[in-house]
Amino acid sequence: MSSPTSGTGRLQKAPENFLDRQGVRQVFEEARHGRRDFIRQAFAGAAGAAAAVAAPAALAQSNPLPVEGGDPHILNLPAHSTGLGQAVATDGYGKPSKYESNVQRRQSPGLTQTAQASVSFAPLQSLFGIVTPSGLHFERHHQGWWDVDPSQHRLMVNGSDPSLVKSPKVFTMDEIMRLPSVSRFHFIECGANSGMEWGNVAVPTVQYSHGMLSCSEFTGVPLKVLLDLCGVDTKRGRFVLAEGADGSSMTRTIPMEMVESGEVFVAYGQNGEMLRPENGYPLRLVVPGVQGVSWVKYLRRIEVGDQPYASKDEAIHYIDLMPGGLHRQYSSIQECKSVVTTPSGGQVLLDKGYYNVTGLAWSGRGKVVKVDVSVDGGRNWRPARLEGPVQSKCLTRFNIDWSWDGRPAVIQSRATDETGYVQPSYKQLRAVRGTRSIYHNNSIQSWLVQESGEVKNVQLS
Ligand SMILES: Nc1nc2c(c(=O)[nH]1)N[C@H]1C(S)=C(S)[C@@H](COP(=O)(O)O)O[C@H]1N2
Ligand SMILES: [Mo]
Repeated sequence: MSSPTSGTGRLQKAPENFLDRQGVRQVFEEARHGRRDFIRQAFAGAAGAAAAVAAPAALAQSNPLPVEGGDPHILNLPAHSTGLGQAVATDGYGKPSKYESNVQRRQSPGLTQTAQASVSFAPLQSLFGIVTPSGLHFERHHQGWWDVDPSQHRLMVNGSDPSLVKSPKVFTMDEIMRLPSVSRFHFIECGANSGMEWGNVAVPTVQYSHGMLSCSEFTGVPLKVLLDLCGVDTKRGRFVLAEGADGSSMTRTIPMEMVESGEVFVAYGQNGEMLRPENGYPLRLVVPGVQGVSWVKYLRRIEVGDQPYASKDEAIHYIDLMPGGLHRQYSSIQECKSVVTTPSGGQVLLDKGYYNVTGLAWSGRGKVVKVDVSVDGGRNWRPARLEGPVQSKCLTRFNIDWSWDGRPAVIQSRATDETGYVQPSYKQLRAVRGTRSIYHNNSIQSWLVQESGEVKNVQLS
């Protein structure tokens, strides 16, 4: 562990690819035969191997030792300091540096049978601040994505019973975009985020354990404005059904209180430009604090009704299996949660000394008020610095100083929201929810920093 720069603390990035082409093919093959355990083993094996072989090379590359006679990179002028750079508008729409090409949203090998009904995970370990670059936003499609022509797209507002909506309307995108708009930062988290970890550790990195999470500035029109234009009877119409235009026929019930609060809006904007096709272009529903499935993409219809709809995506899917064998339904709020993104699984600490421990915290019930960080598996906690502005139902970035003494350490974060709710440990969560659920796992995450510096996903009993 010792080197001339001992005490500075250096980090090797997590390998983004755990399996080569052949490995991925094998995992898919095994999954087809229902062998899920194999995926876990392949992940674990590949992560270990990648760390072992990559360490020395990365050390030399990312942090060169001082060269005798001085560092050539500062002494000799490179071509870019002496020559002419590239012209403006070489690229009409700019791209990230070619040196960042490893930062990608990725599929978990073998998780799903078809790539159209699947998920890609955002690379949380590589992101700063709270905004997810639109091209790295996680994706969850039930039947593939489309690039829908906005001139052909329509949104209809009607009632389950004609008496509930005085003047049902069909809106064009132009009509919607003329209306008074709001712009707000919100997180979206799939209810199944961290779902693979309910029983035990399943995936090696934070990309796969927490990457069904993204945060954007969304722009659009409060749904309340549209309902008012249609003359909705909100005394009797206490629910709306949101429906998407893709083949999956996504439908979700939204309680009218949420719409009346002004928080729910139909969005066309994402991070200053139009929504990306993968995220529902040209129109999606934004339901702050609620699990991703209710954020219906390619939104084409809002129906006002007098009772919850119990559609397939709320009666069969997105329900929580409780220890007694009963299913819990309509548990749609994403409770307070946090995760350390550095150091996190798959990364390697190359030296003792200073590290900036950083991560994300969020709550579907409002603002995060506190994040505590432990480096000894939960015996002692210190409050982290929350980076402002702290916004409601939005990601909050936290940072805290840490000096690693080279001994094994278990790093955890625990968030508290403005309702006073404290993020639970696995022990606390399982005492209430059991181990056989898929959705709404908001447990404290543990990362074990081993003596070798390799960081591993672990669960403390
Ligand atoms: N029309 C439509 N809307 C949809 C879905 C879908 O498959 N079709 N998936 C839902 C689910 S389960 C989630 S988690 C979010 C994901 O949004 P994203 O792909 O923009 O990340 O969209 C929701 N809205
Ligand atoms: Mo989801």
